Amino acid sequence: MILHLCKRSYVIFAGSALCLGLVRMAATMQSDHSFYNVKPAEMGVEVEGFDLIADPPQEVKDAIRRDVHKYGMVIFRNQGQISGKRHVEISKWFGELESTFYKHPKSPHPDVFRVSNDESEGCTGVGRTGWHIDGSFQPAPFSYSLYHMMHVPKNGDTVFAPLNKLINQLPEEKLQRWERLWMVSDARTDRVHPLIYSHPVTGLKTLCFHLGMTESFIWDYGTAQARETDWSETSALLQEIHQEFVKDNGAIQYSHKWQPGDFIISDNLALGHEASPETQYPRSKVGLRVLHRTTIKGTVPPQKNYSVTKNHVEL
Ligand SMILES: O=C(O)CCC(=O)C(=O)O
Ligand SMILES: [Fe+2]
Repeated sequence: MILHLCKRSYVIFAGSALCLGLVRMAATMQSDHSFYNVKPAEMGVEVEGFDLIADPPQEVKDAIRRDVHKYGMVIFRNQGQISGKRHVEISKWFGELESTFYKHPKSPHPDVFRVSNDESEGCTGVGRTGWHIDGSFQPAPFSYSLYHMMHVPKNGDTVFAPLNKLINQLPEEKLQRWERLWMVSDARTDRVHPLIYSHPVTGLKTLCFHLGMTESFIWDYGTAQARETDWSETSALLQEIHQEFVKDNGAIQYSHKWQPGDFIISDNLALGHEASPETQYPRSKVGLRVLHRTTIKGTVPPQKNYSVTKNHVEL
């Protein structure tokens, strides 16, 4: 009887191992190239056994860029500690750097934003004012963000959410209202961007937003009915957007638990993000956290490549 049970469970185990094997094979085969294997992560894909220090040929760089757009983010594991100079060189594969941040004295390079939980080591409080994309105050928000964790604390995740999915989940009435909203950034008040627009590469609808850096919204911008919101309406709208990120217990979120050597290249226009509260925990409690980040200049100002009429939106 025992033997029989064991045999049965072996068969089941062997069967599921085979299935798992197939799933894994299918997962590594979905890539359109064979420069490296991609393994589906909770969000985006993970790449192991690829060395970012060695300079790959242009076709590999192009494949990485395609994967970043296809999956939202590519997580390169086990990269050790990449120098500021190399981080900048890798960043240049994706375009021109745009560095609008405060230059911390410990930053290894003028184009590397150094973020920390210890103000003597890097800038603190970064990414804690609400869900956002980077660079919404620019004429075109940053196209890519490249993150490298230099010192991994016990806690201190970065949390991401796919913006096209969030838009697709909106109830029709809310979608129609958001289509009429333009955001006015608080950093440069003349900067007005459509809240929902077409991603310049994938064409998918995405959001231009920063819940902690918005001066106001303008309804129906560019039409005779245009109207700017006062602060109470602005905060109600910011709260409404925030709600979409946290509803259903934050089901849309992916909380990235940093491992030493992680290097993430993200499609900044496709993903919203926020630093978790734990990123600010003191060094004495969770250890030193040091994150290096570069950002790539956006090339296309947000625009809707589809028509919006009062009761009808077409792609
Ligand atoms: O510290 C983090 O996890 C992310 C901070 C952030 O928002 C950023 O670097 O753009
Ligand atoms: Fe950010």
